[in-house]
Amino acid sequence: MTGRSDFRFPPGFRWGASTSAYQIEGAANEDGRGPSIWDTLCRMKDRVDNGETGDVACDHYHRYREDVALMRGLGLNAYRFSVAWPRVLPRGRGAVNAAGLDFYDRLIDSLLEAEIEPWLCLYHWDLPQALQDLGGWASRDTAGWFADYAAVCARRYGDRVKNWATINEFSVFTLFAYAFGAGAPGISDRQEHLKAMHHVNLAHGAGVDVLRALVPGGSIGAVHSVQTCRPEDPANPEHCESAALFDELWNLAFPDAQLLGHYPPRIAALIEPYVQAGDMARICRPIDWFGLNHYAPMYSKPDDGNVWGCGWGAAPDDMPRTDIGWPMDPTAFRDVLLDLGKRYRLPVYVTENGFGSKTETGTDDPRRLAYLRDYIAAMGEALMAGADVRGYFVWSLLDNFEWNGGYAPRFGIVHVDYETQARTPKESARWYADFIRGQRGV
Ligand code: IFM
Repeated sequence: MTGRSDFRFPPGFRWGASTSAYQIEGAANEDGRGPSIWDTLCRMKDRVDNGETGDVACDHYHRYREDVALMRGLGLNAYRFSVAWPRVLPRGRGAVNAAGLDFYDRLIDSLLEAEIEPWLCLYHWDLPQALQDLGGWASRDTAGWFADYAAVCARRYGDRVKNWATINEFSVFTLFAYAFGAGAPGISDRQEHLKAMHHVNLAHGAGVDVLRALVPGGSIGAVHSVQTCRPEDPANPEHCESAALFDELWNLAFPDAQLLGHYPPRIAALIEPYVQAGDMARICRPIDWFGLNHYAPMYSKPDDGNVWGCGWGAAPDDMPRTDIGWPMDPTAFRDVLLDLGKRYRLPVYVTENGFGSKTETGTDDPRRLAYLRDYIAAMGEALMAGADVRGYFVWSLLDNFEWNGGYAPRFGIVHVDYETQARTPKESARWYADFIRGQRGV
C-alpha cells in the first residue's frame, strides 16, 4: 500500500469509534434489564470460549463517563453505540423499563457535553429472549416489534440524537445465528435463515419509516458488513460458484433489497415463499447514508458442513494476516468504497474497521497502529478517486466481548484490564489521536 499519510480529509469528516451494548455494557442483571438471546447462548455449553459471558464485560454501564472522557481526550468527534433492546423493553414489547431508558439519556447527554456526536444503532444482535421465545427473527411479527421499539427510542432520544442506524451487520448475524449455528440463537436451518433474512429486512424498512416520522431532520442509515469475496482457487469453477453464493449471502442480500428493491439472483427464488405482496416496497425505503463495516477480504470454497454448501477457504500463503488470522488488504477496502458508491449512490460512513489480536499484551500494539494507518490511507485513496466517504469509526474503542470468542480477541484501541476495569490507551489510540489532531490542523 502506497497510501499518502499526508492526505487531508474534508472538513467535517467524522473521526470516531464504535462499540455495541452487549459487548461492553455489562450490568446484565441490573436495573430491570431483561435477558437477551446472547445471555442465553453464553449459558449453553461450549458456545463461547472459556464459558465467558457479557454479564460484566467492560462495565460501561457504570463507567460510561470515564469512557466518554477517554474519547474526548483522544479528540473523537463521533461515537457509535447501540441501545440494548432488552434494557429498554425487558420483554421486547409492552412495558418500558424507565431505568434502562435513563441510562441512554445519561450517555447521550455526556457525549453532547463532550462535543461528541452520538450515532445510535438500534440493534446489534441482542434480541430480547422473550421475543426469541415467540419465534425470533424467523417470525414475521418481530419486524413489527422492532418498529415499536424504534418508536420508543426515537421519541425518547430523537431530540438529541440526529444520526440513527437501524441494524448492525444484517448478513453476519443472520448467517451466524441461523445458518452456521454459532451466534445466538444457534440454529442451522436454511429455511429459518431465509425467513430471518427477509424479516430482518422488513424490520429495517419499518424502522426507517418510524425514524423518519419521529425524528425530524434525522439522518438515517443502515450498517452493512461488506468484504470482498474471492474464490480460494480462481481456476476451480466450484470455488468460483461458492464465492459467488457467499457474496450474495454476505454482501448483497440486505443492501440490494434495501436500496435496489430486489434480492440478488441466487437468493431471489429461494426466499420468494416468504415474500408477501408489497414487501419489497416496505423494505426499500430511502435512507441517507450507507454504513460500511470492513475488515478483510474473504476466501471461499465449498463446505458440505453448512446449510448453504459454501464456506471459508484459505487466503493465499503470502497474504499478510492480523494476529487472529484475518487477511489484510487495504486495496480491497479502497475498492469496496469505490464500488459501493457506484452501486448504491449514497454517502458512506465507515462504521467499523479494526485489528484483532489474541497475542498482544498491554498497550503496545504496533501491528494495529500499522493496520489503521494503512487502511485510513486506503480510504484517502478512495476519496481521491471520487468515493463519497464522510466518516470513519474505528472498531473498537475498548477491548470487549468478542461474541463466541469471549474476551481473548482484543480489538480495542484502549486496553481494558478485566480484573480491575482499568482503561489505558494503546499506542494505536495515541497515533489515532495525533492523526486526528493533524487532520484538524491543531
Ligand atoms: O465485534 C464485532 C462486531 O460486533 C461486529 N463487527 C465485527 C466485530 C469484530 O469481529
